[in-house]
Amino acid sequence: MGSSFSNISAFQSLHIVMVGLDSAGKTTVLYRLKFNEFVNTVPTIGFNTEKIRLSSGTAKGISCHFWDVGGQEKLRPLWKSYSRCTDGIIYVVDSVDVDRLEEAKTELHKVTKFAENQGTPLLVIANKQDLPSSLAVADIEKQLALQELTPNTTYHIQPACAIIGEGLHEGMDKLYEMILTRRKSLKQKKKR
Ligand SMILES: Nc1nc2c(ncn2[C@@H]2O[C@H](COP(=O)(O)OP(=O)(O)O)[C@@H](O)[C@H]2O)c(=O)[nH]1
Ligand SMILES: [Mg+2]
Repeated sequence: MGSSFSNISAFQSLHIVMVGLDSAGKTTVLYRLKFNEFVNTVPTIGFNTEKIRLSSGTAKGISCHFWDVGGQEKLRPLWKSYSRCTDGIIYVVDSVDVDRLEEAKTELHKVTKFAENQGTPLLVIANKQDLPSSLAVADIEKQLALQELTPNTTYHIQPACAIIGEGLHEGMDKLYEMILTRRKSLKQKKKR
């Protein structure tokens, strides 16, 4: 009956936190989704926040309150409080920055292990796929050891180029689907 996406009303806002190492492209993703155009960024000191109504795909019309938290080492302790009780986590990775993939992996695994984040759906954005030296998504999935996050964390890894916006709406659709699935299973658990 109705679409499977009908149980989040258009008036309800999803809380989404976006983390990842500095310079991965988080702020570029945020403003690409907000304005549908490229916005030149400066390194984020603290955080940026925007309310965005998604404009395409299955999640079209859904409002999201995004928190884009700075990724420099000194700011990473903030990730814990921003990701608490969020509907979804977006982890942005620079597909070219091979030297820091191990560091990206460590920080990602830290975030998903916080007790409050158990079961929170995760969208990994493999960003900067426009650059010729970018690693393939399968390699990034392996190097970030995403499969080790399951069964506690459901995830999707999405190749993207935040500068032109490619892959972002596809990724948001997947995140939205995972959030709905999780809400349904939490509801069923409550009934039992
Ligand atoms: N080539 C390329 N550069 C990108 C892409 N996304 C972001 N950038 C650049 O990467 C740099 C860091 O981006 P920013 O959004 O500030 O990263 P943040 O620190 O994670 O917020 C900026 O110079 C962006 O223009 C992308 O998809 N492709
Ligand atoms: Mg930033």
